[in-house]
Amino acid sequence: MQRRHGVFLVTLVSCVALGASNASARAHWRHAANPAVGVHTITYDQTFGPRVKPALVKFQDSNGVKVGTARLIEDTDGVTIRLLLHHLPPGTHGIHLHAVGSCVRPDFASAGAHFEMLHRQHGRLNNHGPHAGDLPNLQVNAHGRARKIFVTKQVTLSSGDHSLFHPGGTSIVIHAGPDDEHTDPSGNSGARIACGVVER
Ligand SMILES: [Cu+2]
Repeated sequence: MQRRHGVFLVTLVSCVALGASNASARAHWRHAANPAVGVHTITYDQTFGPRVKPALVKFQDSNGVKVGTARLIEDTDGVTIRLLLHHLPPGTHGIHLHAVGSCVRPDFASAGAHFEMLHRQHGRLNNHGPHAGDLPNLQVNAHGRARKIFVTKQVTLSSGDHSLFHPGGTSIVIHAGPDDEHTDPSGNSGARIACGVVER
């Protein structure tokens, strides 16, 4: 009997501790692998604790054609960027968070340089990098579609220097070519072919 009480107590303490950690987390996620499509499905559970408000990016190409969206959400793992894109050239494309929340066609120069507050250089393979806004390359399939999830701890949707909602805002830019992940300042990834402002 004594032993049973002990087990019960341990279980109770574990549950209380788990509840407390969930309540203190900014958000709670359920990750479910879906091997059929090779991506993770992520479900946001709004019943848990205070959270950072999600963000949305609506992409357009240089002709003004809508080419998809990114949904950004933040939890203790960082900022998750879920991309659903279409009508893009097949192949490998550099994609980055840029420092200005402006996407003026056709060249999207208004989006500015890569988002970076610590004066680091571009690229995960660069000893002096990476930029806060650097992301892995994006693969667009033969049908011009891409479905991809990136998680980054380099930025936040809340306040502070690395906030994507700093004065002037930020954007996500897709480039014509692959990012070599080491050449400063933009990985030789070529022209900017699509852009969307990070918004709420
Ligand atoms: Cu870029």
